[in-house]
Amino acid sequence: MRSYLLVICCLVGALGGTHGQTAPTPTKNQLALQDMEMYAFIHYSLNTYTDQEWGYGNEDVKLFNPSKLDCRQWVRTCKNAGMKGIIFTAKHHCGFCMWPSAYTDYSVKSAPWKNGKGDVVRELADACREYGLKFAVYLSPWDRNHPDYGRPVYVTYFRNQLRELLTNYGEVFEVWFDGANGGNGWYGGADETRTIDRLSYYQWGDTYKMIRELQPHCVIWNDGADRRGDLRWVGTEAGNIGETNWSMLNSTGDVTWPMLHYGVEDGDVWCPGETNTSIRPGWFYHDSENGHVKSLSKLMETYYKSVGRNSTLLLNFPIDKDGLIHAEDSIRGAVFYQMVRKIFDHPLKAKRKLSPTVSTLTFKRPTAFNRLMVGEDIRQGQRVKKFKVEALIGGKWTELHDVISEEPQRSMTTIGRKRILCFPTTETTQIRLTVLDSKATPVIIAMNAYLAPDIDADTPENGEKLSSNYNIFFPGSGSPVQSMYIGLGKQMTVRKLRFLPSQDTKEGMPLDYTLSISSNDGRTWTVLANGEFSNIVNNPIWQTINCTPATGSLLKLDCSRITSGNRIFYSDLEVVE
Ligand code: FUL
Repeated sequence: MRSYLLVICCLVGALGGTHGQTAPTPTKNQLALQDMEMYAFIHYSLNTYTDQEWGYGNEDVKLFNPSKLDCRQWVRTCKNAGMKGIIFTAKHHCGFCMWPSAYTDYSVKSAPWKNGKGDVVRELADACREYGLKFAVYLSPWDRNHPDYGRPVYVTYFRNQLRELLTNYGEVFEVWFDGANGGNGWYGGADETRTIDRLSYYQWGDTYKMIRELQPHCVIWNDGADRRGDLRWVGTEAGNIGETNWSMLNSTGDVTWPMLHYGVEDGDVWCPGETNTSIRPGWFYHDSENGHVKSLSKLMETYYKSVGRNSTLLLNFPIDKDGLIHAEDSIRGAVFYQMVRKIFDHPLKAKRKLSPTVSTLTFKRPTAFNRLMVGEDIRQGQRVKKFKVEALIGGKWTELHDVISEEPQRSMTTIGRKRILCFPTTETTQIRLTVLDSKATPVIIAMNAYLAPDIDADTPENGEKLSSNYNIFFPGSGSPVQSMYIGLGKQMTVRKLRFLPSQDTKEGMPLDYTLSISSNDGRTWTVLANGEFSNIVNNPIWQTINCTPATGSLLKLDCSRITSGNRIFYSDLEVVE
């Protein structure tokens, strides 16, 4: 027996493996999800009618009365954009339920839409079935409307709602539990701040058990839980995952930024990254973002930096005030998928030789290519740690470099289920992939070359003015309120302040604001607006503060909560007259 074991150990060793027999591999559900590659998010709630990203929980249900709501249009749009399923915000942080939950009146049943007889979740689930897309739900654990949020009894309410969603609408492929948790809110009129311990409050263990029983094919996405779900957040909402991207995490301990973004090479559970981003700057619809739908080249870049880096892509389409996906978004989505198909449905013809360490593609005559797709058999785990790609040009092997790499030291490290490399257009007779390092014998099962057309570089967003002509001054103070003075240089009638948070650091991000104006150099002040900068940390996009027009020459932005440090950081500002 002992010598038999020894032989096995030697064999594993000879194959280069440090990867014992317990190497994590995907479950059937995870594999099915990873094979979907792209699926859509749909954000729709009262926020759509209040021009907010996060509702406070006291928004009037009467606002929900779309004139043209058509879930079949949403599904057709997503399908045309190459999405294989849809995850719907059944309840966002404001607590408003898009289905007639038996456990609250803060739902479509109290809204004028269809005289309170409507159910958006039902209409969407039915439409998905009709068009052959999978259906899934986002249910926000944080509920800024519910009077009991923060108390144990709320967790029962949350589970009751989840049970409704998992039993009444057919098969659900994923449940999405947002990591934003606790904070200020309406809470049934208490109008206060409530904090919870994100690791213990929701008792996820019991909730997971219920999900597994009710929906055995469903995967769990959970950011901020005491136990691992089936998928992980990638640490940013900008639409990219690390070039080094392991599909593993540690089953215990905290999951910090590098683990989210790059995975954990020696992690003991399979937990692949899901890259979530919106086709517009915000997650919800805002008229002001109509000129800012992502360009084709930006969407292609997002595809390469998610699907092309061993991740799935969860692309958000907001619903507009009429209850439809806006034409700009639906056209852009379709054009994007046409481009994906134009490139990847047509691999260049070549003779393929796949081997664990050196795989080649050989062309009969010199052939131009600029994309290379390679893949490992992840059913056996993820193994490749480092590789290089060379092309035979004029009889000489030349190493190629990924032109969209942001971190050269991480470029050409992991492969995983699918890796797409973007090279300059290169004419060659042979392409060679060499695995330089791996956790165990690599199992390369795909290697294809493609020729993508040139796409125009990103055009600057319509009308965006990216330079500031104001005198900015930070007084610095010992108080918790951090202020920023904006000298306008002349008397102006201010209607809006637009604020672009720092694009380089999460330090000094303002979480709330009071905007005031002075016409006499700061001797007297008039408050113009106050509120919160919702979701600014994860999605640091332009923030707009609307105010009743007022005239002055100096603005003051007071922030009582900033992420860290003792100064507000920003990348740009614009005062709109
Ligand atoms: C975030 C939320 O706070 C946003 O509003 C949005 O739903 C996004 C997908 O997740 O954490």
